[in-house]
Amino acid sequence: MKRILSGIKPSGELNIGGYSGALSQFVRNQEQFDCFYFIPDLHAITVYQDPKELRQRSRELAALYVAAGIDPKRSAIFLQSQVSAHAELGWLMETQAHFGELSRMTQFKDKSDGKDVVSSALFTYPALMAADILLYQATHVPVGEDQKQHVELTRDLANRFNNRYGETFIVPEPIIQETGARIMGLDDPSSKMSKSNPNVSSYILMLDEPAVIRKKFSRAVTDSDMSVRYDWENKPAVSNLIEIYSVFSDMDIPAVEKHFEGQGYGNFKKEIAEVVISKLEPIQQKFHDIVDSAELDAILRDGAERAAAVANETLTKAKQNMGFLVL
Ligand code: ATP
Ligand code: LTN
Repeated sequence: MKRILSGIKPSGELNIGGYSGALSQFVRNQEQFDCFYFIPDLHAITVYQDPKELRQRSRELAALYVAAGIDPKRSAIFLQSQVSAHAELGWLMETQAHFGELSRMTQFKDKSDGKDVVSSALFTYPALMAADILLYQATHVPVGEDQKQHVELTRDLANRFNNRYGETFIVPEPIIQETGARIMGLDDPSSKMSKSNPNVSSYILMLDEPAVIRKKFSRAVTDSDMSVRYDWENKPAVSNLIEIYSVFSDMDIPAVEKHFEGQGYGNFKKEIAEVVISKLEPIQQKFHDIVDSAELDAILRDGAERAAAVANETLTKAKQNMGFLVL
């Protein structure tokens, strides 16, 4: 059976980059995989989170998972902190990860750059991420481009563990889609669309109102060439907008180019806003219906129960193979 484990941190409001690279894939993959979708709240606290906000964002993200189309009957939806096996296997995996390989992680380098103090958990974070994936014996991990390095490290750690202690974990593969795996900021096509950017016009949030979405796209940078052509090297800003259009319209890139042939950027920007709005509106509506409901608590409780059953089994096997007494 092919199985998926993936998740999105509740460290800020979700933008359309995370939807494109991760959440939309989560929904699509339910057809062919047995899926576990979690909220990595233990990962979020590698940088300080206000407790009230963490609670609220975790809820909101879970509601967005459901609103975007993850079916809780089919896929388990749960909070990482509710399944204690994550923290426990995370520690065991830290003993397998080398200081040198953790030092090479670009996410760590980016997030620690220029900071006076960073938590030690920000550094060891990839060992916990490996534990997340390996606990479920996941065969596949759908992620955006920036997480590829972490999944590769997970593969190395799984192989290392299996070689030392005997076959314990399935070695997972990343799934990175061809289009929309790295959506860039609307203000600067050389940096990833990210909620940590202080310029709010650089990203579109999943919960942005239509008027805000229209305004942000109208301000998006383009170039002086005036043709809607996909060419990352010479036209990165326009290529980024074409990718966004493609993800939200389900049209492939050549079809998008053809659709806008001979047209300037004015109409392109207007249409892209409408395509994004029409995908987000029903998601936003469903989100508001369930975010404060008891149904959402029930979904998360049920998801955690289903997840723990699988995770605890793997944890016991790993502990046994490492030489812990299992009584
Ligand atoms: P931050 O933006 O604060 O650095 P993040 O967005 O990378 O955080 P998550 O919110 O946990 O962290 O990302 C969840 C998933 O969304 C990951 O698989 C990540 O690769 C993907 N993702 C995030 N941003 C983008 C983007 N701009 N384009 C495509 N995929 C993205
Ligand atoms: N590291 C990821 C979030 C994350 C994750 C995972 C993704 C934590 N554990 C397991 C896939 C599988 C991020 O920063 N976006």
